[in-house]
Amino acid sequence: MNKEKLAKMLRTMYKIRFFEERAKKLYKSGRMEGNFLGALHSYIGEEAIAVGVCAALRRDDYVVSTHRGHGHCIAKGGDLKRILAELHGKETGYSHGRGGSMHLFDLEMGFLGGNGIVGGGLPIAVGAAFSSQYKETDRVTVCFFGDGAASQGTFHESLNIASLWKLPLIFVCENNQYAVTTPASETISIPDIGDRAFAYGIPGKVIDGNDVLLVYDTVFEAVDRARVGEGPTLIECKTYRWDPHCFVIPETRAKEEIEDWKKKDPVSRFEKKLLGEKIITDEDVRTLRFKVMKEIDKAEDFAKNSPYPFVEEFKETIGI
Ligand SMILES: Cc1ncc(C[n+]2csc(CCOP(=O)(O)OP(=O)(O)O)c2C)c(N)n1
Ligand SMILES: [Mg+2]
Repeated sequence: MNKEKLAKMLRTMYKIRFFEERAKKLYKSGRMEGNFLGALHSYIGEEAIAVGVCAALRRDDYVVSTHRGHGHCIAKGGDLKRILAELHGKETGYSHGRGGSMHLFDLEMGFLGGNGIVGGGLPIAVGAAFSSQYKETDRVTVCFFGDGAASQGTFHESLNIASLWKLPLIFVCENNQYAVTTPASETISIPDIGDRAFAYGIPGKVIDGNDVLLVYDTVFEAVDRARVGEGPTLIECKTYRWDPHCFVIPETRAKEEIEDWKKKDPVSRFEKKLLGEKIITDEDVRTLRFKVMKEIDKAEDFAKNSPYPFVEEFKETIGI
């Protein structure tokens, strides 16, 4: 991979990290002001997955996201202004302020939306992958989902049909070890979700989801298979979220466990790697971080100064 691409991947990781930090801050104050409604699920700690996956995709490939989807949208090329506007329920947001944090959507960049229904994205991804096969395009679909979603019926039904029809689909399980406050070990009968692939006759991988280049390489290989009609792959990425499930649910996990995982920070790990291999300099790091911060400041101004959806237009949309 060339230097520019590696630096771009680091920049995208910063974008996600800093965006989520800003969104968290705005959410906490905005809820008090009453202009930031619904739940907010932070992706901090899981950045390497979205970035590694999307770096292996083309712009016209499809991505199906989850309730924790800001990082997926940013990595697929989403505009921070429109994401933050959507979080504020503004007309300029990706879903014209009708969807909020869990319903970012943009067909132009193949981003087929988040979903408030755990496991709800899996059959949608099957449909998208089927459409590519039926229309004989070589677009692939990536479906993100969590460890909790991996025990929904939709997971098993989707893997079965995707394997049977050899759909161009990559299932990416973000195993952050918890579904809300329930540890995966209390709900999943085997240690590795990736091993479930063998029951459906497709390749299954279990990888360190905090290693962005490993994620990239693994997905790249799966994309190659999918594009030439060899069918789906299941990739389980082990990771951890740093924040509570969302900001209306108190933290229940042990402090030491959270601190241990913070030592495996995917962002600083990649930054250190690129610095160590002299692919970037300290000066590059400062510049990249500064530029991303500026972009986020602009996004905040844009979101705050954008109008709310127009009531008359909304009435027209729903026919009243
Ligand atoms: C069908 C359904 N059941 C339950 C919920 C409530 N719920 C929201 S997020 C969540 C946990 C999801 O865990 P996981 O799939 O591991 O994703 P993570 O939040 O860890 O990223 C649950 C149970 C829901 N939204 N939809
Ligand atoms: Mg989880």
